[in-house]
Amino acid sequence: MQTDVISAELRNRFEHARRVLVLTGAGISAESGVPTFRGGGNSAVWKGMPFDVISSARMVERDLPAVWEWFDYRRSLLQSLHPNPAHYELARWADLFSEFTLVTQNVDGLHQAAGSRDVIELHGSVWRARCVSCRTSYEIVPDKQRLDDCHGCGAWLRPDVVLFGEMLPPGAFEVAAQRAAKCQLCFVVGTSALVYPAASLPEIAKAAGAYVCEVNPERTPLSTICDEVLTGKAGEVLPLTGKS
Ligand code: BV8
Repeated sequence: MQTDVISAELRNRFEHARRVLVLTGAGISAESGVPTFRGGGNSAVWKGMPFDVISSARMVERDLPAVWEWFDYRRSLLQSLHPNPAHYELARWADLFSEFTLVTQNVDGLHQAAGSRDVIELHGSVWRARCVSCRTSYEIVPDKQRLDDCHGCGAWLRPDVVLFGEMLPPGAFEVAAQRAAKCQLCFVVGTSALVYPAASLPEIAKAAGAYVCEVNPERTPLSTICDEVLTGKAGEVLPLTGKS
C-alpha cells in the first residue's frame, strides 16, 4: 500500500498535534490471528451461543463454568499469537505526542505485549480474574492453572472482562471521554463501532473539534462523521503515517 493514502491534511495534523487519542477494536488484532466478533462471516459463536449471549452478565449468574470455558478457550488461542505491526506502531506513538491516550475495547492484552503503557481497557482483560464479591483482581499467567476462588474472601472468581449489560470499570470511560473531549486528533482503528459507550468516544472527539480518522477495510456507522477514512488493514496503514 502506498503512502499516498495518507492525505496532506492528515500528515500535517499528525506532525503538529500535541494531544492524540486512539480507540481500537478487535480489527487491530485481526492480523495477529485473533478472530473478530462481527463481519467476515467469522463472528464468534461458542457451543451454538452467539458471543453476545455467552459474553453476557446473565450467563455469569446462569452458568459461570461455561463463561470460564469460553474465556479459557479465548486465552488458549491467544497464547500462541503475537502483536502485529499495528500494535507496535501505536506503542511507538506514545513517545511522539505530549498527551497520547490509547483506549481499547479489546481484552487480548496485545497492546501491552507490544509495549504500550497506560492502556485504558474499557472492557477488561482475559488475563485477569476478579472476585464476584470483593472484586479483588488476580493475574492469570499463561500455562499456569488459574484460581477458582478468591484468596481473600473465598467467593468465586470470574473473568475480569466487561460483559454485555455490565458497567465498565469505574473511571475507565470517564477518563477516556475527558481525553476525547480534549484531543486534537482521534484515530478509530478496527472497530465496527456498534458497542457503546466505547463507540461514543470518536463522537465526543468530533464534537470537540478533533480531526477524526478511521482505519478499517470496511465502512462503519462512524465513517460518515470521520474527517478521513483510511480503507485498509491497520497493520498496513498505521505505519504509513510516518512521523518519526
Ligand atoms: C454498558 C468483552 C451500561 C467480552 C465486550 C441493553 C442493556 C444493557 C446495555 C445495552 C443494551 N442495549 C445496548 C446496550 C449497550 C451495550 C451495547 O453497546 N450493545 C450493542 C451490541 C448494541 N453495551 C454494554 O452492555 C456495555 N455496558 O452499556 O453499561 C449499562 C449497563 C447495564 C444496563 C444499561 C446500561 C458493555 C459492552 C462491553 C461488552 N463486552 N467485550 C468479550 O470480549 O467477549 S464488547 C465486544 O464487542 C468486544 O469487546 C469488542 O471489542 C467489542 C466491539 O467489537 P469490535 O471491537 O468493534 O469488533 P468487531 O468484530 O465488531 O469489528 C471488528 C472491526 O474490525 C470490523 O469493522 C472490521 O471491518 C475491522 N477489521 C477487520 N480486520 C481489520 C479491521 N480493521 C483494521 N485492520 C484489520 N486488519
